[in-house]
Amino acid sequence: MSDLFLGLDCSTQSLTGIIVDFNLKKVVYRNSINFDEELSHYNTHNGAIILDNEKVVHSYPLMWVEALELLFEKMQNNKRALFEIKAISGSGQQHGTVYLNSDFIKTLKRLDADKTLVSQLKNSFSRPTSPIWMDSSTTKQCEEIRKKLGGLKSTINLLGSNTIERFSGPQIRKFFQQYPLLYEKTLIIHLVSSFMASILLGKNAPIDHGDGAGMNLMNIKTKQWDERALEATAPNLREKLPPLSQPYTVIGNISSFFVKKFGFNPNTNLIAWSGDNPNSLIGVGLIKKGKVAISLGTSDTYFSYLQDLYLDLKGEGHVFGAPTGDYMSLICYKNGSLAREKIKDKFHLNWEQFSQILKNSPPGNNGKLMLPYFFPEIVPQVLQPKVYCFGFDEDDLEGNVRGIIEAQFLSMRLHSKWIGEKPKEIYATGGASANKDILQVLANIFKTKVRAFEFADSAALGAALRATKSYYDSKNMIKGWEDIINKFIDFQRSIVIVPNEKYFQLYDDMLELYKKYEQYILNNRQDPEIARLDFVKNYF
Ligand code: XUL
Repeated sequence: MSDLFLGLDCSTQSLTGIIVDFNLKKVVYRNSINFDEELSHYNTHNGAIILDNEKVVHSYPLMWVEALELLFEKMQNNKRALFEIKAISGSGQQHGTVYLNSDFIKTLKRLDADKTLVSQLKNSFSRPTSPIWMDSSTTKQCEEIRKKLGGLKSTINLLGSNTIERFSGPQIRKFFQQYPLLYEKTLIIHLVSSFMASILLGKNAPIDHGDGAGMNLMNIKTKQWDERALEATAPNLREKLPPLSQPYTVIGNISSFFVKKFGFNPNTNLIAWSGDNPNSLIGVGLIKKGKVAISLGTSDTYFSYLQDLYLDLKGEGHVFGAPTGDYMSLICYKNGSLAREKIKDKFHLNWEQFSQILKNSPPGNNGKLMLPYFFPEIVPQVLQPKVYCFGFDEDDLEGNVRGIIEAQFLSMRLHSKWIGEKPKEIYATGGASANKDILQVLANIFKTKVRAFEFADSAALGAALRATKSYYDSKNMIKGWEDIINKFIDFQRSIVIVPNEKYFQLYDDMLELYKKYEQYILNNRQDPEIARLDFVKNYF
């Protein structure tokens, strides 16, 4: 009998499941349900729907439930493997909130294995859609809550982040203000992660400290719900929230519905779920200081492990709980893979052609520079999307392809300065981390070695490894993080991209230029065109 562990990842565009075998030290199964393609009746676009205007971005929690059932149906081909799974954990896109009525728990308790989850759960929602992390429609609520908490600095000190449009608290406040009666009918508000865990558990699952910190409701020091934040957000909110828990808590066993329907072992443990970024921290093996990870997915994120609490008092960055029980820092960009895709599609390229253009164009892009706000941006905050091209026009192929990649990494280098330490090595993960030409630009801009792993599903892998660790810990068969990470994260077979020193000075200068352009556009500072022409004269 093998020791198998399942990691699930309910992300923006798909639900992925992977099984790791602790004895064989490898991933033995992977499958993924793409929402747009396989559940096309929900009519999502990249897993999301736009309501009212482009700032209001939601998704369907029922779609995630349907995806879970579909994934398990596919996994059922291997009934023995499902029975041998010892523990399950999961990962959810962060911040998204799910609003449930009094039917939810009643239904979960008496789920009938002869019927589908969707048919039984469809009346459990007090709000059929969930605002997700791409929503940026709550500026008013952010201001109101921040003001009640005493302004920017005291908010950050209390919650680990400024009040942020996509975070759960401002979203809950907006729902309460727009639909007070529906808010009143809401019995429980889950995050994507705790909602999916509840379905598997058959009762309300807790929210872990990793994902809880992305709500603007959890005190970052005590890791408890913060009374002041709850009160500033909406009435009676405390009673509508599940409890908070350590990320490594064993929260119970899988519910009998999944045992009967799919052949899971009734003793399968469930471990608290967490957000995709905390899971990815483990999925790339970041349990010590000094290295950072960059995830190039629907969102691009830059994150690192923190031994001690360290805050960004300017308010662009966040601090979340890490799966180890410590902290992690994070900055998040909305213009990640969807922005790269906009350029690829605009010029009718495939990824290979995109890479070729990147490879054949000069670092520094002949002084062509882009501010790529295809969608409202989080860092820096840009609520009205617009793409700015300096030194080239919008039909310039090379200008656009290199322009977007250089802009994304220059912005990351600029806005990650608050984390302090200059990274000694960057671990790259997420879909675009398979592209070596993109990683070369990253290495050159950060002047740092970049390591990409063969297995880019770091959130699902992190969830499986968290399940592994918590299972053995709970049985007093303690396995340290190092032991688990060294077994599953193949540093030997990872790809290492070495930065090219020849471009260090060029990118230092380009960073200054990029900063000036941000200030010009966002803060009405002086047009830096003369500095740009000097840059061109110097390098091209
Ligand atoms: C992090 C964030 C995104 C989502 C995407 O703060 O908003 O990375 O977690 O899945």
